[in-house]
Amino acid sequence: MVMKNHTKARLQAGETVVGCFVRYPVGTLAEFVALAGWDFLVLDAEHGSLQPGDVEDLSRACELHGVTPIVRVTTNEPSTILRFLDAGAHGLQVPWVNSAAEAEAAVNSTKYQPQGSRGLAATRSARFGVPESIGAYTRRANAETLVVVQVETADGVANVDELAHVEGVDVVFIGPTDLAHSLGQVGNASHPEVQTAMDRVAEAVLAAGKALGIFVSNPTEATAWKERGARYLTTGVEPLLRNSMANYLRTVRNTGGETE
Ligand code: 3PY
Ligand code: MG
Repeated sequence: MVMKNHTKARLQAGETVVGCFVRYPVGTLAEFVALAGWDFLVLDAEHGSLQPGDVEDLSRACELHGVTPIVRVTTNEPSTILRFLDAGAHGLQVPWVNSAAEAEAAVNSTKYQPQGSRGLAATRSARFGVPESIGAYTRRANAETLVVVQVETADGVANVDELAHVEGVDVVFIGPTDLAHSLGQVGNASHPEVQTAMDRVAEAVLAAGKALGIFVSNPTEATAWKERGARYLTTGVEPLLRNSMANYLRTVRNTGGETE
């Protein structure tokens, strides 16, 4: 981790942060997106093809422009988390966290002693051990690395009170697509049953004093979730491009008098 984690600092100060998922292994794309001025990018290895080496390049692109690189890993396994964090991400986002024990496992994999048991080596994340001792690095990494756990199943919702209280978890993040799927409302996150489950998560997370996060597809959803208490608002390259392409084509075709 090369720089101060501004996203974590802003969350700790009670502020709202705004980020974007990038799931393609192209450093130039990450750099282009980072230049828009996001607080953070989530480098998505869960639903993207990113390998630890890609996360290394994309993290560099973020760091160039003062944007916090956070990696969404494939699984909640110590050996997987280790490789993605060693590449230099400043935060970890873990999908499908269904219980307090799973949230504790994520924290344990992220933190060095005494808070956890992450494997230690002089990797990129430790700046290869060049400018500071390994001990100084572990203290800084424990303080600076952001931990985000995703609640996106019926089990996760059922266990959200305990899960949200786990020490070391900074953000509890709602995954609307998987949550709707888990509740039998495939592709319909606006269904009242899904919305009630989201309210349940929001209530538990805010009561635990943690930051609430969510994936949003457009500015209207982002604004609505800000009002519902979310402070870690994350969209993605795809919804942004999808919305923008559709608007462009609609406007240009109508202006040009072309038929659809
Ligand atoms: C979901 O909606 O399931 C997510 O994981 C969003 O990132
Ligand atoms: Mg999901």
